[in-house]
Amino acid sequence: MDLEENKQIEEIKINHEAMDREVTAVNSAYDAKQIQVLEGLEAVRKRPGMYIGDQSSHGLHHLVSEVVDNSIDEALAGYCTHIVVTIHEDNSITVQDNGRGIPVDMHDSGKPAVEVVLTVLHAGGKFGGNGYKVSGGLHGVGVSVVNALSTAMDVTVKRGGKIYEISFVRGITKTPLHEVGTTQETGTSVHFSPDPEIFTQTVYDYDVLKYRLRELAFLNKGIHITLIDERDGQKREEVFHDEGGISSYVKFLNRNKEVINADPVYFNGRKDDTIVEIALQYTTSYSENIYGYVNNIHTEEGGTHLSGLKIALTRAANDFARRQGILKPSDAALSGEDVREGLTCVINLKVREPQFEGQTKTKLGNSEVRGIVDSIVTEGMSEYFEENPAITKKIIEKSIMAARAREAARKARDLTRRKNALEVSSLPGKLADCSVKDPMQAEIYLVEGDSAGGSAKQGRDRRFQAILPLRGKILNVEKARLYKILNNEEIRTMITAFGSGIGEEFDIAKSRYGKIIIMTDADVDGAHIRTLLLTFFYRYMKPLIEHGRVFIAQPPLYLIKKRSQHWYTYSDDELTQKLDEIGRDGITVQRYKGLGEMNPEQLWETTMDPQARTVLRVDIEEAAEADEIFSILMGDKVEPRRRFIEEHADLVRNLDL
Ligand code: 0RA
Repeated sequence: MDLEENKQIEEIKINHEAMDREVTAVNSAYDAKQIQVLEGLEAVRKRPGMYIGDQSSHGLHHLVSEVVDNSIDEALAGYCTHIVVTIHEDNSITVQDNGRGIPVDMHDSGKPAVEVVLTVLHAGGKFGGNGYKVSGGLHGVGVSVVNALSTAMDVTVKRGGKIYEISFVRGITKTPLHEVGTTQETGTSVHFSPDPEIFTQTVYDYDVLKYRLRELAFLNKGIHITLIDERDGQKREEVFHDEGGISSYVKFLNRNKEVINADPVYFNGRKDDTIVEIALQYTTSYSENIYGYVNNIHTEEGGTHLSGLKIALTRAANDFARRQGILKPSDAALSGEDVREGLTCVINLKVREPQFEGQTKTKLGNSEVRGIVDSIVTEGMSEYFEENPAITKKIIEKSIMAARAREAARKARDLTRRKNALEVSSLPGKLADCSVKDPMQAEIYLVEGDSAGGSAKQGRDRRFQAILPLRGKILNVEKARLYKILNNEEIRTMITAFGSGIGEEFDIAKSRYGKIIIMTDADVDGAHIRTLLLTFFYRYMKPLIEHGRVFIAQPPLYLIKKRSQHWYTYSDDELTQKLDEIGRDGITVQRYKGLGEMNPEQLWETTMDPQARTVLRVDIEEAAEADEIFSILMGDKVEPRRRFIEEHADLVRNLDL
């Protein structure tokens, strides 16, 4: 059986980054250069994933980042203040800036520099100074890759009083650089059309671009970035600009949370070529949100900058608490986790030669950075603590509460562990496990209610499908500390069944199932349970979501019968469509109110059979967005929740997020 043979896996959001860097030397001999250009472009078109991550939505949107990054570099060098990104009617993109313009003078190769920049991999850096470059970072490839992957690219440069144009087809020069007019302005405009031969999806998602551009505006304060959508029915324009930088970013991230320090703590520093700035704010929530950036790249996998930050923060908090006598000599030290409970922090670095490691190349490896960040944070936080004793006391008291809860949780966990050790089998009794032992072959259905659980147990293919019925509502983890969470029966059952632990100890390698499929009723309660489960996974088993292991089953809403034939439909629209198609004579339509109304065969046929079912993969691309959504939907503040549901009525209906 092949589990990947699902008829359809629709992705809610795609976030697969597997990429490498390829370095092509720039040779000055003209012929050699020509060959290299073709080889370079061919390599890019042959293995696009190597250069831009993937060929679906993620890669498509990455093209825009790749071009914008060059404009951001101009801004960081002090020459560009405005960037305008336009999504055109045909889903082509223009990125326009008021920087110096790409140089047009002749290069050794006999071609204008701009042509070299746009046709030779990694050539961009050759012409620039040695500033902090954003471009050439994560995917490290430059505009030439975008050119290679576009059916058409047209570039306009305003520079030295003149306007020039050059155009390309799939990376090959179509119209060489020529003058088209005069101007007093400077700048670059890059227009490109992503190649449908390369991309499985060529429709841009406004929100994906918006999140990235908004992030860039916060990280590079002062820059004006405009996003324009010219497509029919979606016409929109937004300007992202902030003079507050990462302090504003932190405030923005916390806008739906109750904060402890009204103004974010901000400090910065530099050592040699490494520039560090940090903004942080405590909230009354229990989650920890640290966003690290190096040269504008979100370091999702962490790295030395984050470890320096954490070490210093823990030390500074403990020192202060001891000095003030809030922690007695006999009290145990606060752990890092305790000190970070409720913390939102943005740490933004400029590193001259960043080394990116890890699976998605988003983990900073430079070892010197740890100490640099450590000393800047130690100094910054100590000063803040000394100068703001009242707020600091609140922060420390919250940490102490977290420490107590952690201790209680440890005891509860030890108890569970001991209990498990005594039992013959430690798997929960409610779990109907599958027989296959290879986790990647195995999947588990989390089913709402015992009756649906019963049908699922009978209907499943027991070789690779496990069933775990969940009784009633699960705990809202957004409003509870770990201790309480671990005492919740349903949650404990899931933790034991999955086998991969929880929180900091979570280890996806130990996961007993390759797919976790949430199967709830298509009603309000079902949606609520689904959201509660997703919140729990997101907060305590995040790698499950990051690795695309969590799915949502799509049971049918209607059963249509006509004589000996029958059909299932999954939405009202589909029902109408089907009825139009088969006619309304002599038919009966049954609306399923819950999974429990389906018999085991029907459940298998419609919702569980990998050959026939549709499952939605839950893939949260933007951590900041996900955090926001969960804190809005599950947190304490009522007003943002009401607003969110009003504004996202559609999304809420479809995803019930
Ligand atoms: C190479 C060198 C210089 C600027 C650029 C490239 C450049 C590239 C892009 C791409 C989009 N917008 C851009 N703006 C500038 C430095 C030029 C100089 O020294 O004047």
